[in-house]
This record gives sequence, structure tokens and C-alpha cells, in this order.
Amino acid sequence: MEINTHNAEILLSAANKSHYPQDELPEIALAGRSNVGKSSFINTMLNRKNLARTSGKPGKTQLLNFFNIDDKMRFVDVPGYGYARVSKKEREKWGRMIEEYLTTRENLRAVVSLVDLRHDPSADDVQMYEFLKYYEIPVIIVATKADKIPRGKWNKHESAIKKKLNFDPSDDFILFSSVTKAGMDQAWDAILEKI
Ligand SMILES: Nc1nc2c(ncn2[C@@H]2O[C@H](COP(=O)(O)OP(=O)(O)O)[C@@H](O)[C@H]2O)c(=O)[nH]1
Ligand SMILES: [Mg+2]
Repeated sequence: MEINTHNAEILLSAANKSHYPQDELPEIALAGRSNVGKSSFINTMLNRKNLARTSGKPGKTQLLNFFNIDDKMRFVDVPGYGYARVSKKEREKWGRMIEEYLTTRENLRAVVSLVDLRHDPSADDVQMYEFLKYYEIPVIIVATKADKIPRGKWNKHESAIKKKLNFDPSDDFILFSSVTKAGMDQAWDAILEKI
């Protein structure tokens, strides 16, 4: 499929099913803990400086953000997990919103699950991966901030992450940097293969 990735815009924000777009366009959801580089990933992939806001304020009401890409597909930005400061009630609300989207959305083709290449995955990262595997949702692991690790150490960090996640080798694993754009073409290839 030919997609003009420069032709992208925010379409709508949704709290639940009744607000989702009503059509058949394929969707790729982006998940990851806050600050992992999710907004930067979206901006980099869509050649934009500030389409997805970077470093949004923690704790504010968070919604699913749908981005229209050339009227052919969408990115769905899932609010980041792992804010220490949100209440139990907010966390539960967040959980229900994500679960509803991930388990019932027919348009969903794959989830890009972002982790920080520098660190071992958090308990939340592991839980998200296990959740996606359990529901048999195709996963693309994107390890962000690769520019902050010398290339000679990429393998070591990749192996540590895979081990902690109990990574399924049939999933994609991509080293990515929104600073150098390393991994961008690979990420697009993986995404286009899923839609
Ligand atoms: N060096 C480097 N910094 C990054 C990268 N991706 C994101 N950041 C920085 O990490 C912080 C959080 O990024 P953001 O995209 O807002 O994360 P989000 O909360 O997951 O949406 C910001 O200061 C970004 O500039 C990357 O690939 N390399
Ligand atoms: Mg963000």
C-alpha cells in the first residue's frame, strides 16, 4: 500500500468505544510507560515536529488519541502507564479504557510496545507484553533512545530486554531513536506488513 506519511493529522480523542471512528481503516496502537518516547516516535514516524505533544503533564485526564494517516490507516496513542502519582481510581479507569480498546477493536492490527533501550523493562512493560500475547495481538517491540547507548552495547541491552520480557522471537524487535531516526524504516516496514 502506498501511504503518504507526511499527510497526517490528529483526528479525535476518545474515552470509550462510542467515540471511536466508525470505519474499517487499520489501526496501529502505541503503548508504553510515560516518558518512554511515544510522542517522539509518532512525530518521527510522521515527519512532524509536534504533531503528538511531547512530555504531556502527568496525571491529567488521558484519552486515546487517533491520528489519521493519509486516510489509509491510523495511529492510536494510548496514554502512558507508570505514573507514580495517579490515584488507584484513575489507574482503574485507565485500565478499563485500554482493555476495552485492545480487546474489542476490530480495526486493531498490531500494538507497537515501546520500551527504553537503556533499562530493563518495568513490571508494567512486562505486564503489557504478557497481556498482548495472551490476547494474541501482534506486537512490535520498539526499544527507544538507542542514541543514548553506544552501538557496541546495543546487543547486550537488546538481549537483557528480551530475556526480561520472555520475548517471542516471532515478534518484531526494533532499535529506535527519534534523534537519529535509526530504526524508522524498519518500523514502517513492520507496521505496513501488519495492516
Ligand atoms: N535522546 C533521545 N531522547 C528521546 C528519544 N525519544 C524521546 N526522547 C526524549 O524523552 C522525553 C520523553 O519523550 P516523549 O516522546 O514525550 O515521551 P512519551 O511520554 O512516551 O510520549 C523527551 O524529553 C524526549 O525528547 C530518543 O529516541 N532519544
Ligand atoms: Mg506522550
